Amino acid sequence: MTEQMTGAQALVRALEHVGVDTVFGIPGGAILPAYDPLYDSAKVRHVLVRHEQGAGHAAQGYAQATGRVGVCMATSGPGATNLVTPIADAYMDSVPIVAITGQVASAAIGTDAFQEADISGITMPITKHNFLVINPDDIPRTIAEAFHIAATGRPGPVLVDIAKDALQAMTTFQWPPVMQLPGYRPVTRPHSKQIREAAKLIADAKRPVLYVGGGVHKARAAAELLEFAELTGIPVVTTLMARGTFPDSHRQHLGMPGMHGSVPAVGALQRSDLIIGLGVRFDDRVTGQLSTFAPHAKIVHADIDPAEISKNRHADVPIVGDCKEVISDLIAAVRNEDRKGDYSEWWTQLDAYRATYPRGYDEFEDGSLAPQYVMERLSALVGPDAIYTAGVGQHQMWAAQFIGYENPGTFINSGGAGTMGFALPAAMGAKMGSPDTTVWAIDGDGCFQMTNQELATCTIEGVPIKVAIINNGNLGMVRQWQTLFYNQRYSNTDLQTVRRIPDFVKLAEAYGCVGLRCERPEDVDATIKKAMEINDVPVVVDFVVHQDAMVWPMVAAGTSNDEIKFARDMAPVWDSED
Ligand SMILES: Cc1ncc(C[n+]2csc(CCOP(=O)(O)OP(=O)(O)O)c2C)c(N)n1
Ligand SMILES: [Mg+2]
Repeated sequence: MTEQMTGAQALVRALEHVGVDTVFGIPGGAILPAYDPLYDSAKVRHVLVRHEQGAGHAAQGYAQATGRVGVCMATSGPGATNLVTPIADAYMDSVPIVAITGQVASAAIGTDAFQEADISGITMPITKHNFLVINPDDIPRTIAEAFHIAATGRPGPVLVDIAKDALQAMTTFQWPPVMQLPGYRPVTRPHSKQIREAAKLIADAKRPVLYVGGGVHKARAAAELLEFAELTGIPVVTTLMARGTFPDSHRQHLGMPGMHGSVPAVGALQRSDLIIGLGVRFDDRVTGQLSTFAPHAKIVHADIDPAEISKNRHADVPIVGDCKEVISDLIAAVRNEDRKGDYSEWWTQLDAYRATYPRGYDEFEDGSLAPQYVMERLSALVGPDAIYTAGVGQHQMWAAQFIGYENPGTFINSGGAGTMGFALPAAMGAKMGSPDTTVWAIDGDGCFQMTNQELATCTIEGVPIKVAIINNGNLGMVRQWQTLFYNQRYSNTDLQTVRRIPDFVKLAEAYGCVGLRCERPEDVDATIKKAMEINDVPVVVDFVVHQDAMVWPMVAAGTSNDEIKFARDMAPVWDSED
């Protein structure tokens, strides 16, 4: 199929051919030629956001809710640089998005032209790949390649920067284009020798742990994981990026590992003699001080990205492959082993941890609201079929700890980058990708003020998300560190030196949303139920909570996981044999 058209028309046609139905963006000079044919597209819906950062996070939320590539679009210079944060975020969390930016005309590149920024240079270290297109003939092939690269192997962000004159010039549109990606062949099939080796270690182990990361859901391997876990009887921990990939209600689930992980999960990893890492990075927020992490454990590490293997912790059995294939092969190999591991003593020890160190929190005597209680009630009343997004800070950790996740992909948050402002636009993107699912953004009062303008987009575009602001009046997580490590010197963390600026209920109403406020524990259920009944416009609930609530357990940054505290100055007593 060949047809004469402009580069801009070829761009829109290519987006239609790769199956794009939603693009989040804002127009401007350099990208303007592309917006003209976009206006006519019956297949691609463009969602006009209020800030490009919102477009990028919305594309991430859309991608994570659908499993497809999310798309955002911006003009050159400041439009493009406003996408840098979501691109970096998507890179850290391996989220497949394609960012399309307009660039100044090719003859002007390098002249400091109006709204020129070298966005492909700027994003080089934070994209899986990026392209600068100056020839209109290259547009369809580049789009095909960008979507292929974003979605395959270890997913990630791809930037396509297109010079304005390439958008304006005539070209011959051809589809399908022939992709030219020499050297890009992600390995998905694991090596059978490594799989057999892993199965042997599993049979020999006395204290194994399945350390499950975001890569398992990205490989759509939650069902295989469940089968593998039940076949072997090995305890499971799920990282921040993997919450929901293994059901929280399952008796083999010990919770989240890491800085704010559960005592059983952290303790299990420290005492383990075999860690089977699936789609994980041995991130510092999980390992704590690396040299003291899980000192007795052999490591089986499976990941689709060979660069992750032995990056932080040496892998005794490295497995490069897609987690769905890896786990399926592990299931077969474990079945083939005539020996079976005996983990009964291990479970006795772990059950004791669970009984001694259950999840908990302090309530306040003055009758004010504990944020953890809000999470518990959201979990009970909204349930596990909803999608939850979170900002970054204390509320994010409480959302990870106190909401029960049963389904993969139902907790969408900014793990690697820790980007404040992620929750609301990500919720918008998730809701647009999955319109029949209830979507709650659990946001901090600080985070919310970074991207709340997308409430206008939600109202106008008919995207009825629900927002729970956990309003402690503070940059709470930073304040927590000031409490613990800076002698309670609260430098620049109080957001309400003048109370109720802004008034979140009034702000919600100004954006055409319903605004609700809840300040007492006895009102929480009724408020959540009211929010659940409103489905035609976005709802924002201002949950005013006590400013002194803290996130526990905690491993202080840079210290050993052995130093975990389950409350202030309260360390677990590990068994005498440790
Ligand atoms: C863009 C950005 N700036 C700064 C930080 C550092 N930071 C991490 S958590 C946090 C406080 C967040 O406050 P809030 O949204 O109110 O959440 P809370 O911790 O109070 O629940 C800050 C400033 C960050 N993670 N991201
Ligand atoms: Mg706060």
